Amino acid sequence: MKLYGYWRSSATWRARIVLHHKRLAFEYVPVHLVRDGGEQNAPAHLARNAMGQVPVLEHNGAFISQSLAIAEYLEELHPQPSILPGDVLQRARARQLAEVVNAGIQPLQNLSVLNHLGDLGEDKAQWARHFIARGFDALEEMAVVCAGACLVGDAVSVADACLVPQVYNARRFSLDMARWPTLTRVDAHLAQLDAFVAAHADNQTDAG
Ligand SMILES: N[C@@H](CCC(=O)N[C@@H](CS)C(=O)NCC(=O)O)C(=O)O
Repeated sequence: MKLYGYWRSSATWRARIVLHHKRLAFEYVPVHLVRDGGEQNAPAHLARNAMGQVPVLEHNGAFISQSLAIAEYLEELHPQPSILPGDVLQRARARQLAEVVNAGIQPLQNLSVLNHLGDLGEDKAQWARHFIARGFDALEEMAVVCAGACLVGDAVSVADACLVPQVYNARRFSLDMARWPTLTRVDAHLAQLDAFVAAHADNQTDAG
């Protein structure tokens, strides 16, 4: 199994968390998102993912993109330890919280969006802070009712895989996490877990 990604890519980070949580062996192949106009835009990578994004999982000759599709693929191939709660409502909650990040926050502050905003003369950082804060306000309110040690109960789920990289991004954009106490508490708990340490951006071969 190969994971094409970038150390600070939040979507790649999610896939790394799931791979490490399930203790699956994989080769990490860096795709530099900035160098030479972005290696994600080179023909070699576009052949893996026509969207020109990371992550991409290569398995048995197939290329799979979209971190949540990768997470569900790994879950179906290797159901234990699971990244989805056993209870059907809690399972929906885990997917709901994951999608708040995946669809409601991350796309609005993705590299290509911020670069385009910069080209238009907009304040990229202010834009990113606005949409991360807006999404985290909602995520905090949702998490208050279902969080335990993790975002949904006490077991790691796909929602946690989405939370941690997004909190890292929020801090990069100088947002004060004190505004979201549940998210901050859960993030601190997850930060100590082996899978999350191994998956952390700063611990990747291409970090720098
Ligand atoms: N929904 C996608 C998002 C993928 C995505 O936005 N990847 C970013 C890095 S986090 C990327 O490759 N950006 C490159 C670019 O914007 O040029 C997923 O979950 O995989």
